[in-house]
Amino acid sequence: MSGTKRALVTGISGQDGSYLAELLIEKGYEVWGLLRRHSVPENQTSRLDAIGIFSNPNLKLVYGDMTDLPSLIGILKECMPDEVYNLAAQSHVRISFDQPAFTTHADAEGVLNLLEAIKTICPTAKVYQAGSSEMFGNEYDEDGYRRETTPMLPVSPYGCAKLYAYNLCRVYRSSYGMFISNGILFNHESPRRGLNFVTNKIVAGAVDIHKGKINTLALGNLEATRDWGHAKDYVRAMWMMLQHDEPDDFVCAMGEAHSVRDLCEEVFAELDMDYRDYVTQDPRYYRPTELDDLKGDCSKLKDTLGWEPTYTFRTMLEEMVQARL
Ligand code: G4F
Repeated sequence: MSGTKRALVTGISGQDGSYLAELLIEKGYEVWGLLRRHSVPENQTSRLDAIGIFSNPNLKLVYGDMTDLPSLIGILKECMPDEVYNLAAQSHVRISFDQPAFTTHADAEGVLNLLEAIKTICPTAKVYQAGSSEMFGNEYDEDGYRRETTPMLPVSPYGCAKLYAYNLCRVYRSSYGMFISNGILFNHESPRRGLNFVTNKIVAGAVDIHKGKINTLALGNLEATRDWGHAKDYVRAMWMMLQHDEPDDFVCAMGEAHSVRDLCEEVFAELDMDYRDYVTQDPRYYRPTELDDLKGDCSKLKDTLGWEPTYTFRTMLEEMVQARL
């Protein structure tokens, strides 16, 4: 047997999946990626194609789906991974109100499928589960931060599904001794972020206005705050969690809250424009319930694993604007 580590990444075609695949390949892993079939073939691997790793000999893409247990069983048997990173999800909070059942099937029951399959086929594989700050809902500690010990009371179908998965991972860890770590990741962005998430929607809109292609940008709630970091930094935290000597749960965040309005101001200013001249508000983009303020304390991640971010809010936005230009 060779000493090459093998990792299975579900959700490899997403923002985080593409950064994680790059990182693992750089570290000498053989990476297997789970790919869900879409009807538009060119979207399936666009992020991987764009970074030139699609044809890398250390990357193997296989079709499968979190809601399709036989597909997971087949892939795990063939791959026999050392590490599994579960990044697959219906990850859009607003859309989880429109598709609550699908979100639950993929983000909650899908994790049950995956854990059962791992328990049976490769129980010693280390597992990373992508948890989310949406699991906290509007609960926070007295100092305004969320941390691993803060109560969790989600306010969206997405948050509920992620919380089920988070708790299930803890149960499989304690009941069966499996190495499963939950990341509790706050918002993380990059030039590879989908255009229907607010950061890249604002960046793309501002750049299009700057180029004279459109005149206005319609958004929802401008007062909500989020703790935004860079996806590249956050996937490194995922990998570090699985290199630790024991499984645990870790918050990953920057510890700073910025409002959507601040974000607009920064991005438009980067292009020498004033967002107030262009941004409108449309009820379509509001949510039935909103997570109003979000700020995380990742001291445990920093103290235990030595994680530090390399981007700031500003350098991340600069990179996103430059990439879009
Ligand atoms: O960019 P967002 O859609 O991200 P959201 O809902 O915070 O979720 C993201 O981060 C979570 C971690 O906390 C992940 F678990 C999740 O998978 C996802 O990656 O919205 C951010 C904020 C919200 O308050 C939203 O109401 O922006 C506000 N917003 C205002 N106008 C908008 C818009 N969001 C979107 N997507 N589109 C708008 O036009």
